[in-house]
Amino acid sequence: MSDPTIESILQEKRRFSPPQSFSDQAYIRSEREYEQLYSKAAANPERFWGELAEQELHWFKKWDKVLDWRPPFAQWFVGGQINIAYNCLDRHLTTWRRNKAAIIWEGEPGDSRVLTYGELHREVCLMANALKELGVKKGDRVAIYLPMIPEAAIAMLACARIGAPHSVVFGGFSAEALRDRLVDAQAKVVITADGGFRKDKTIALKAQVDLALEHGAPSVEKVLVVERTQEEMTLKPGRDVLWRELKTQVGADCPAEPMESEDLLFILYTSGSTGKPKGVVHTTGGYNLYTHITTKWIFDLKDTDVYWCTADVGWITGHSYIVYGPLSNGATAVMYEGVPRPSNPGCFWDVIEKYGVNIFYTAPTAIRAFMRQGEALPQSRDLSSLRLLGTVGEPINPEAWMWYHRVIGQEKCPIVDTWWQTETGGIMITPLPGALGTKPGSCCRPFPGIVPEVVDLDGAPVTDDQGGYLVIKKPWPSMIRNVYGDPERFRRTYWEQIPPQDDQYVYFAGDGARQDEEGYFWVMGRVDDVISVAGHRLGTMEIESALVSHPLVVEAAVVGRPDEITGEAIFAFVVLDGSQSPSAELAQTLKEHVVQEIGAIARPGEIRFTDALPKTRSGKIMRRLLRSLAAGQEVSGDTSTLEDRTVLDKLRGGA
Ligand code: 7RM
Repeated sequence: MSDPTIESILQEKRRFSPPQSFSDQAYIRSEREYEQLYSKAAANPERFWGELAEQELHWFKKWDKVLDWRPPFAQWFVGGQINIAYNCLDRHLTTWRRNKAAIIWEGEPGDSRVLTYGELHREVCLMANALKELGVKKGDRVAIYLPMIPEAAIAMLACARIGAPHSVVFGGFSAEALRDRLVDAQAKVVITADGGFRKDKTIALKAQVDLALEHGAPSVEKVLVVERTQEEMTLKPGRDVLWRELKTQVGADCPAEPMESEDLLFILYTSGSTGKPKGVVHTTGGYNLYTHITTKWIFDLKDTDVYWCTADVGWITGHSYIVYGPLSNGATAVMYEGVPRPSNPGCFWDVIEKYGVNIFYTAPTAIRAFMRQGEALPQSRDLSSLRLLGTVGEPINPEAWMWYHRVIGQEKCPIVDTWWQTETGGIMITPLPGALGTKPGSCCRPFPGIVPEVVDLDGAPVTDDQGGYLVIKKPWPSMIRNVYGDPERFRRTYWEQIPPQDDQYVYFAGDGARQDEEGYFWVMGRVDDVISVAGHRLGTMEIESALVSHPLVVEAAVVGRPDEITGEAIFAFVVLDGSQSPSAELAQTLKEHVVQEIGAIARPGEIRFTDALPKTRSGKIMRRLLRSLAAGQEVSGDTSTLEDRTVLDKLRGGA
């Protein structure tokens, strides 16, 4: 990846310093403080993490050893005993936070609920006792297949409380995807709901569970059903139990189980590029510490803040930054059941106004969708409570960053562009908002204790500003411990594609990146999203970014299409802003625009206009599907993660 074209990516020179008033009140107030922390962690990582673990968390028993690293297997806080639900709930109950709002929940139809720490604790204890009643013991896996209702967080915490690892399966997954995950984890109980609200309709969940179990998931003994939509469902006697009923039959006293630091906390499935989904394994102590401290420092989270992360709990972002990180800090977190939809395109701004949200964390795909709707909507709402913005999930193109900064942040909110993965458990590369200046499109610098590097295929570091592969060189507390039931796949996928350097194993993230002369990282996307045109390697992201920098373009996805002459040709799917309709002239203009921005080598061979792009529920463009479409092939393989199936039909029809 040393072709000159790739170095042209994002020649973004703008830089934004944190407002002084923000820095003055922040946990980490200056670049100097950041550098001191970073050096301290680098000089003695075990001491750094050990001190934080002692200061920030409650332990039933202190660890004997901070880190036991037998590459690629790590153990953190070995011998320590801890319970993450205790850290998220019980320890706040002896303070004034007992009556503080823990979760402010807004339902899609407009209903709402507020749970204080005291109330949340009670609900969690009830559900924990209900699980015990259903035969769940420490170590048994519980699947959670729920919509975005407080019971999703309650169920996770209830499992954690009794030491039953959870596997949250996103509510949009089909029966078949659910069954695969139940089988892989050998789940004993499923917690689900009758249905959930999504885009003004209800989707049946219990019926999907029934189907999944019919098709065979013999490990499942009981199904606990939460009522949300009141839609019809059938309950199988002896197997299915209503939460509303069981809740009245159990007590509210349930002490948190002391867990070994390395006990399994949860499995979260993430789709691999091929084959069946991987069960990413996270354990207790290190995950608790890392999500706690990153939430605190990166979101600069204070007791007075109202914090909102728009992710779904079925995604790692929901685990780490709706549930565990914020609650461990005693924060007030908003949880929203809805998504922006035609009937309510401004719903996010309504929620911010209604609850006075101070910290707002969302995905670039959402920001680009808002850009398309124009500024009038957010400007008609009071967003003045906002003091910090965040993004996650994809590289954010500078245009979207600037729009977010100007229209939503009203030029006063720092933006934290946070790079991380399901496998990393927590945010790895990010601005610390009071300390570091930001550059639109860059996820900035590593969190203290994190040692990323950009290397070539042999594992050798590339020089400043060259593209390469992103690796992490040192273990960190919330790192993936294994692929559930498949240590060989774990080794192969993450630790062997880039060979160890001087016997040091490095974690390979699967992303391409470059680091500029100031040490800022620019993540270019998955390395499998690279196109090779006549031997020149081009990141799809840079071409997309060039397209989106044209005023009429809101979103673009670029893929390679097999080409007899050049190997691959560039095929661009483009979403327009709505002010102009597609035309051959416009396609021509956009091709020229890319040439202007990057060079002739990046000229798209074909542009197809479309209303929408196929995305996963977490907002990632499914390029694999677009590659098939561009090549004129049938779309094959797993489409279970697709957010909106109709998009694919429209694209096939050549919209
Ligand atoms: C949290 C999450 C991980 C992949 C990762 C990247 C991409 C995420 C950013 C980003 C550029 C970012 N977990 N990614 N955040 N790329 N800048 N700030 O998304 O497991 O679902 O996905 O997402 O490619 O490898 S995930």
